[in-house]
Amino acid sequence: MTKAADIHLSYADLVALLQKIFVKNGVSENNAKILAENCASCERDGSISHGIFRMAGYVSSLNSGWVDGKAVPEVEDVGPAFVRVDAKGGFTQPAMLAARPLLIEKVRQNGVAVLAIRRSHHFSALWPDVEPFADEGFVALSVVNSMACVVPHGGKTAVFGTNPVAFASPRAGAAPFVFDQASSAIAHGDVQIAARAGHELKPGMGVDRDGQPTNDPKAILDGGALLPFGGHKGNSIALMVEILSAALTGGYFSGEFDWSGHKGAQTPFTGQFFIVIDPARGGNDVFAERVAGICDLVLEAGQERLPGDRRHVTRAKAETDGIPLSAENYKKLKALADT
Ligand code: NDP
Ligand code: PYC
Repeated sequence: MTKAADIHLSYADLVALLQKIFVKNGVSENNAKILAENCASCERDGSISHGIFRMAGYVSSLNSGWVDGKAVPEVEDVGPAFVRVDAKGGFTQPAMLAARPLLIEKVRQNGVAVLAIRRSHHFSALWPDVEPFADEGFVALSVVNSMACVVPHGGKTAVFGTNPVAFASPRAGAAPFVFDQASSAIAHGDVQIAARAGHELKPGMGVDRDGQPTNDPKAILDGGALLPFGGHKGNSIALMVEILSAALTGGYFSGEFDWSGHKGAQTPFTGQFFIVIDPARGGNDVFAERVAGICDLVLEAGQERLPGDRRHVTRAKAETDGIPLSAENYKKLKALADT
């Protein structure tokens, strides 16, 4: 049973609290606002594995000197439909926002454009990166690689990150259709949450340090590894994410960066890739209606809900009641902000 929340904060108050923590720990005001809004949005929508749960990890990484919270990304215009960004060892979200105006200009000009971010840290959910494009009428897909903790299908050594893929599309009469999913059987954040809570995982999520299947999250975290979702099929998606996020952008593969000299480092130093499309170029002026139509068909066929529905229900409740926090978590955030 979920414990009732002790405290409810408005989105603005949570952003202000998180921004203060980021600034205290060496992040520039501009980057701190972006990261705080991102993290508060995750908490508001119930993306718990990437909400305030991550704040201690952000702080730890910043204090280890592994990530540069003050990095100023360098945006390069490298082709009619290609934007590249060197995040300079900072977080990807400010890099993406710095490149966004040029990217949108190119999408409007060409119907499609890509964004390749390198030398960047991503420690959050991916849906906040794509959903705003769909809110503006574009179709967007993004991938990011992380830290090697997933063994290839049938393999023994972790090569892939948990490598999520997020997709967003406008939908007539409703919020954009958005899905955001790891290519591992479970996100690393959820393994950490299960380990803390003392819960077992479902079978098929990971292996222990000897490569034996285990449902024990602690055994996975202690030298074990995760599995790709769906066997060889999820494996290929994880591999594609490495290719797009690292090989194509000039970033590191998930197993390539060395953070051993930065005790406490937790944020993966990799790359991120986006494709953004103007659906009007499809010559179909009822695109958003068609998307709504296929979504309706799926529900009529018996699927209980669509991806994103849970987030929107949680968001609506948070907008009415405030974002629920336990007293313990609120105290931890206050301590990070005040010390
Ligand atoms: P989930 O398996 O919880 O959800 C994946 C997607 O499926 C979501 O869009 C979700 O929608 C949808 N969904 C879940 N259950 C159902 C259902 N019963 N019917 C229809 N749709 C459903 O996500 P993951 O555990 O794979 O990933 C969790 C988060 O971790 C993601 O936000 C991801 O970006 C993040 N992550 C980040 C990484 C990084 O490197 N930064 C690495 C790996 C993961 P809904 O949200 O509405 O439930
Ligand atoms: O939950 O797998 C995860 C993850 C990796 C990096 C950030 N989140």
